[in-house]
Amino acid sequence: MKQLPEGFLWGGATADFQYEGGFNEGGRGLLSHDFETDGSMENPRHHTMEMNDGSIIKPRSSFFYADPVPQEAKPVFLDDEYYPSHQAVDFYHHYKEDIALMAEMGFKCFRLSIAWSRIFANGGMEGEQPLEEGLKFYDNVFDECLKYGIEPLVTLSHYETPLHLITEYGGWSNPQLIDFWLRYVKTVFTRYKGKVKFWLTFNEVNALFRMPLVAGGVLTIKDPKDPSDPIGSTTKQDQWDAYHNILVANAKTVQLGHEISEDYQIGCMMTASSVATYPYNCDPLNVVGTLDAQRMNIFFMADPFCLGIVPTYLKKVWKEDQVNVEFSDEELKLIKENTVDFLSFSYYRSTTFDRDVNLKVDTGGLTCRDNPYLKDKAPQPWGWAVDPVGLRYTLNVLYDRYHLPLLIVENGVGLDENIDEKGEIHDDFRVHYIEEHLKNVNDAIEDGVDCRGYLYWGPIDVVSAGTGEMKKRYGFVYVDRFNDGHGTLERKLKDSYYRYKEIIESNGEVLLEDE
Ligand code: BGP
Repeated sequence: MKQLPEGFLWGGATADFQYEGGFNEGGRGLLSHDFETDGSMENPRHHTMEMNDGSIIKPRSSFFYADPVPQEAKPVFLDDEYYPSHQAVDFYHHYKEDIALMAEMGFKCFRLSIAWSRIFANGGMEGEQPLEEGLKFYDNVFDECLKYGIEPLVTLSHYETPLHLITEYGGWSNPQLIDFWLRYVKTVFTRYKGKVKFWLTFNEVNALFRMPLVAGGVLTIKDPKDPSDPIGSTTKQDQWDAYHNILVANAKTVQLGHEISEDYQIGCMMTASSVATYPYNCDPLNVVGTLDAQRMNIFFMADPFCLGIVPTYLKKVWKEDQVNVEFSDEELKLIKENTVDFLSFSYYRSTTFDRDVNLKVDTGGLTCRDNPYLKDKAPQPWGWAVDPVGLRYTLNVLYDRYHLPLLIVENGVGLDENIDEKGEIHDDFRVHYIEEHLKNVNDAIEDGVDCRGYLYWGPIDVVSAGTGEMKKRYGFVYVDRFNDGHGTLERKLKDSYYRYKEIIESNGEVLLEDE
């Protein structure tokens, strides 16, 4: 009987600012997301800020758009706005219940992120003491996972940087962040030795240029030097400085992790939907444009992390961007010698590249022209293209290129769901989505790819990162919580919960029996 390989890591993945809540508990410091309101496809999320004269501005956030922000603007909370990260779906107080639900489904692995500012409120300034309450919270979470034999997989930074480091230091464009970061990383690497084995450095860090604040904590709070720049509030030099510093920080993290424990497996995390960017047609310029889109959306970052090399084509890009980026010999050696142990990635959808149409982007990845060969589309208003074969293709491309173990740490579909009159939630589309994607994971493994696991995104409903909505539900478990923050937070099982449990219990056999 066909099954996935023995020891395959089945599970799910979350991120603190979308799931955890407890934003003002245990001394936790503020994160950039804490000032980000809810939103929707039509009304993008925005930050709330105050000017020196007391007037309020509401710049749109940096997922789909980013408005330039004047230097004097300071983040401020407004009573008439809703900030989803503050309570999210309250994993902070529901972790025992949620982990029990995951265990009941048969999870072997649970990916979560540590909120950096829950450990160091200001990010890890010299002399700053770690917050014991924050450290204890994650101790409790890891113990709870281990009680059920669930392996925790920890993202050290999921789309977040402590606010203090953004407003006072300019985020990752400042090389001082490397030291603050390493203080934080050393604290958690030391504290959780023996409990956590698998670590990820930065979530979807290759989205740095598309979403500088979110993916790189890069300063947005300054005068835009180039108002015509679509991401407006940061300069190209800031972004490339962040790239430089993040490459060094990543290599130092791998080095430090291996020094602290031989058992540590340190991986990177990429948004890999851009791998499955297909030329719209066989126009050679579309083929070259596709290559360029793949390079500048994933390989420019994944190559240094996985192969230890900074790609040569970047020299031309730096010239065009009129920036100065220089790695010292010592830094290049560090990057070469400290590549990651495995590559993890998110995959949501594919797109096609047509040089006559602008590439757009959101948390699902790039979009350009619709692919006429794809049968399914996730329901509106989000409507992401559904391409399970693209996952097989992505796994093969990444494995051929890096020859590293691969781990899928995000894949899933957000749907607008309601409880019916019988109190049930029938999420047939989600069941279909995961089944098709998992069959393609199996095909890729048969192709020879070393894929170690599949972690579904948002197994318990979480807040959408892109739109800030609760309405975009990913979970196998429904949470009674709505866009404006009302709701009891009660958890309720959807149909997909039972199906994913069956799939895990049979190690994929129930899916593959007809193959
Ligand atoms: C990824 C992020 C996640 C998650 C997911 C789905 O890019 O790593 O944090 O949010 O996208 O996106 P969304 O929440 O916008 O539907």
